Amino acid sequence: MTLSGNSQRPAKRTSVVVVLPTYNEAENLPLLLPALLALPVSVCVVDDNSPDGSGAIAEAWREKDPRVFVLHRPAKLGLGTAYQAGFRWALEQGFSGVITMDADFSHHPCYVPALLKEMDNYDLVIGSRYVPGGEVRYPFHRRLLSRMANWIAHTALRLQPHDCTAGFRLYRAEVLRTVPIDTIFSNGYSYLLEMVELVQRYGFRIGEVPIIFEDRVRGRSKISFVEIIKAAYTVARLASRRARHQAQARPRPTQAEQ
Ligand SMILES: Nc1nc2c(ncn2[C@@H]2O[C@H](COP(=O)(O)OP(=O)(O)OP(=O)(O)O)[C@@H](O)[C@H]2O)c(=O)[nH]1
Ligand SMILES: [Mg+2]
Repeated sequence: MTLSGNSQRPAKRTSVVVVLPTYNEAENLPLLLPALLALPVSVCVVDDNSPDGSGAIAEAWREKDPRVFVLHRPAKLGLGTAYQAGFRWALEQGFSGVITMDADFSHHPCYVPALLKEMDNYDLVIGSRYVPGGEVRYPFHRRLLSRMANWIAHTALRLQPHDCTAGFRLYRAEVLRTVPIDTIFSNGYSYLLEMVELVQRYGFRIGEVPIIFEDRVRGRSKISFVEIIKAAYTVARLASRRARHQAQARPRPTQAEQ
């Protein structure tokens, strides 16, 4: 992985950085970057050698704006490891908060101020489709899938947030320093579920702000059937780990009780 952007610069321009994973987002980046840079945040694009030249577009922005950074990875390595690389980098740079969002305007930058506003109240703030005021503008089958994933997260994993699969989030740096992010096994969309499970297990405060989630207008979706199967597997694996922890925590019967 190569890094562009921080060698000759002061490490910290703002206290919060947006980690923006990109794979073939050349149509969106030229619109999204200026929208984000109008806000009090830095941006770290994590590009996986996108064939459409997204990495070069990010580079051009980096050259003209000191709040833009770019991590270049050699090939498509998945959304989860892109977050992971961005988190590690942001912690090294001393940012106090990290926002993650998709680069296709499904997560609109207009909600970033609402996330920032809650940073003093919560350790993880989720841009949520499923709290009052939130909404999903997705085709029916995708809405159903997302609702099912959240239903399973609530019933099998006992996760508390209304929207456990949203990728629009603000993490306080302390969360990323404390929870063992390097142990997260899943990649892609399953990563988001596993992260919520860890943050909740470590007792951090989780808050949600409503967002309206729009389907992508430009560029192509990368979610595949394989990702959906992997997410189902992650839920099963986390549920079995939860059951094991609960069994271990249960007090053993005394001899008198036996
Ligand atoms: N660096 C990197 N970014 C990725 C990878 N896969 C997806 N992304 C980015 O992650 C974000 C979410 O991907 P999308 O294709 O929009 O997936 P999605 O939002 O679930 O699917 P749609 O709703 O159909 O758009 C986008 O910014 C993608 O460019 C990857 O392997 N590496
Ligand atoms: Mg998307």
